[in-house]
Amino acid sequence: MRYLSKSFIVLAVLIAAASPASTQQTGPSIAVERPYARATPAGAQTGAVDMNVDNKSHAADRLVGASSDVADKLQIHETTVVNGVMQIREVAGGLAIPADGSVKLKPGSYHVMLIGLKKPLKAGETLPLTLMFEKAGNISVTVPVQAMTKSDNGGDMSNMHDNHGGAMGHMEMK
Ligand SMILES: [Cu+2]
Repeated sequence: MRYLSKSFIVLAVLIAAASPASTQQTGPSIAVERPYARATPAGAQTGAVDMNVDNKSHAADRLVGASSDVADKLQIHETTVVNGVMQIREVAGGLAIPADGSVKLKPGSYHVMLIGLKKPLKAGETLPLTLMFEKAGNISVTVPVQAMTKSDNGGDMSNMHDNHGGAMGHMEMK
């Protein structure tokens, strides 16, 4: 009986030691690097978050969704230019993150779209973002909001991207 209770205590200690891992900010295999959101003008309905998603595991994963309390809903979008016309579409089935690889979410490419902003995103503030991965599960990050200037990422693409929540497109995406 004495031996039995002793091994029970050992087991309990092992479980207690293992549990903090489940509360860490990054998942076991996915690292979310340098996330940032672009500041939005007053009255903007949408915003965009960019980041680098690094897969440290030997198995492919998939970014399947996202949530934040600053917007009604979030979608993963891809911006493409076909014959000089910008198109934005939701990435069907989630964004593939290759094994041992990374995917950059950036202007003119993939981004996490914040739809139905509850307030403007102001430079210097942060917003909470939870990313949902098929295998790595939910990863929560704090996203700094950066002022938008043309020199930040230069070129027409970034400007088009910045505007794409305005006159262009997102209302049709539901
Ligand atoms: Cu978008």
